Amino acid sequence: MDAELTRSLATAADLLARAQAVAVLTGAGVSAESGISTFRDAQTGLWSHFDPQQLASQSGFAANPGLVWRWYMHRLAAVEAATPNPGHLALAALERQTPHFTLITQNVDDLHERAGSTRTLHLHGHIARFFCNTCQAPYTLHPDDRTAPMPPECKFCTGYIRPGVVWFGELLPEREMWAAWQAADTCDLFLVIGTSGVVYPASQLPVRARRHGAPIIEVNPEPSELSVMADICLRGPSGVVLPQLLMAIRGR
Ligand code: BV8
Ligand code: ZN
Repeated sequence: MDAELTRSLATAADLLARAQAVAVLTGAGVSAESGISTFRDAQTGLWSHFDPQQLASQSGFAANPGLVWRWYMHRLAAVEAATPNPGHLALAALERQTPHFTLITQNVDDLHERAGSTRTLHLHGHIARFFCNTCQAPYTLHPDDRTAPMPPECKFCTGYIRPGVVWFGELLPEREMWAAWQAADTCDLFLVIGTSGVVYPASQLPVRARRHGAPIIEVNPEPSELSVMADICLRGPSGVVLPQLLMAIRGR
């Protein structure tokens, strides 16, 4: 491991070992090593010529409900086939050893929960939940829905069923937002892991933490929109860096 990363890990481990209240924001990068492609990576294969921001929107769903439905069924299958990676597991271990620990995720997969994280705030919803786009009635996915060319129709109205995720242009869930803002405003350390920091308002959370003086640690192999405000940048994949961070804390 390069000397710079070793030094940064030791400093980050010091901050984490002393922190009483840690807030974490994760993005698609934390699931990349579980084989789930990130939102901004070129979409793989048959989806490569579609813009995810268009597909993940009311206008995209209205324009082509079948295409959007098949995109989500494709992504849902990838999530169900994936397993948590060492980065997810390290975050669950960190939660167990930190007095106050809030994990805020932009991801719609359940890999944090499957890794053992217990208090995860999903700002952008859950890909494995479904409801009617017109009357909001909850819906349980049926096996044949997974290969259907069109979304199922609601049995209470004529609406289409959609995934329980927050689309672009939609408001974030109030309870999760409030709890996330609260965690950012009261933490004494903020971690930003695997996110490009492009999507609003999630990207404002580290800004709020910084505003009251909480140090910010970024874990990302690449620079992001949030790197400029990070006190420590751990440039590596979260599945490698987070277990190293955990070992550095234990080795202190
Ligand atoms: C809202 C669910 C208000 C769906 C998602 C102009 C300027 C600013 C803002 C806007 C604007 N125009 C519109 C907006 C608002 C818009 C927005 O932010 N747009 C962006 C694109 C500019 N936001 C909204 O619409 C939000 N709602 O603002 O409502 C409102 C007000 C009035 C009336 C109505 C509404 C709603 C946003 C939620 C959108 N839904 N997901 C689905 O998943 O299908 S967002 C989607 O992008 C995913 O959740 C994803 O997580 C998220 C963010 O991307 P990242 O997670 O960061 O992933 P990304 O691919 O970008 O980056 C991956 C990173 O990982 C990279 O940095 C990479 O280097 C790193 N990485 C790679 N491998 C690894 C790694 N890191 C660590 N380890 C590795 N191994
Ligand atoms: Zn309905």
